[in-house]
Amino acid sequence: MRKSIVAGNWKMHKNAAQTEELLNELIAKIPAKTNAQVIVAPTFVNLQAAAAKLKNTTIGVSAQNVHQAEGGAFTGEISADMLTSIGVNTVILGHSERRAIFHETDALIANKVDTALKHDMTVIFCFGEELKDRQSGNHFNIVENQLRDGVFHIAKESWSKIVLAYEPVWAIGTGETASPEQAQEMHEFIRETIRKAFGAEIADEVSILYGGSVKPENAKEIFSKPDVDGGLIGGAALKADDFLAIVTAI
Ligand code: G2H
Repeated sequence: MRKSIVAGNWKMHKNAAQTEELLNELIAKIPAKTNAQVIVAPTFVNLQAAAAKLKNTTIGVSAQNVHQAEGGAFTGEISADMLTSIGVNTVILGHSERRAIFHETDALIANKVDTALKHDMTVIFCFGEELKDRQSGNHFNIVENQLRDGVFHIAKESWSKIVLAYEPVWAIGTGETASPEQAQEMHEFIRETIRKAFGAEIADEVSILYGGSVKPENAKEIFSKPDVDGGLIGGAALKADDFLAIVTAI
């Protein structure tokens, strides 16, 4: 049975005190047992404190990015070794904001995926089409290409370390959400694409999250779809009550 996951991508929000406050609230309010594995991804500067605070809880911690190199003269960057050395073993890669604003290409993201896997990290691999692709009916092609270029080169054994996050760019932070039917249609396509390339076992086991303006009001319906295994949550992950309402919608 594949895992259900709800991950909060905090993006560039919350200073140290606010991070501590939100984590305290999540720890205090999270039910003892949840159907989904819960992960939060605070900013780099707050990761070490977050990892320490969450150590003996059911909440996991993720980075929002990692550099592809092992180390060296890369001013401002963070390595996989640095992350794992503070107990952070999950990383979000390929987010559309990294692709669009920071010009991360499919090749670079594939490189980062390799580095993360080499360090035994779990990768939450994000991808999704832009509005123009959907309007032109090219969305399935775009998604298939992003998958092929980003993760299809990895070994079969590495798939247990991959979580997929389909995030249509037109639904990110816009308040616009893909309908549950649109999400299911694409998730089914993604699983089928993986089945063709890697076989039924991997396709059935990989968790495919939906991301893009998931809120307490729409989470239940989206999560009820058979190929939607949870969500990657941005804005609604910044308030404990909203995030936990989404967590418990699974
Ligand atoms: C998509 C999502 C989290 P939001 O980026 O990755 O953000 O829920 O704010 O659309």
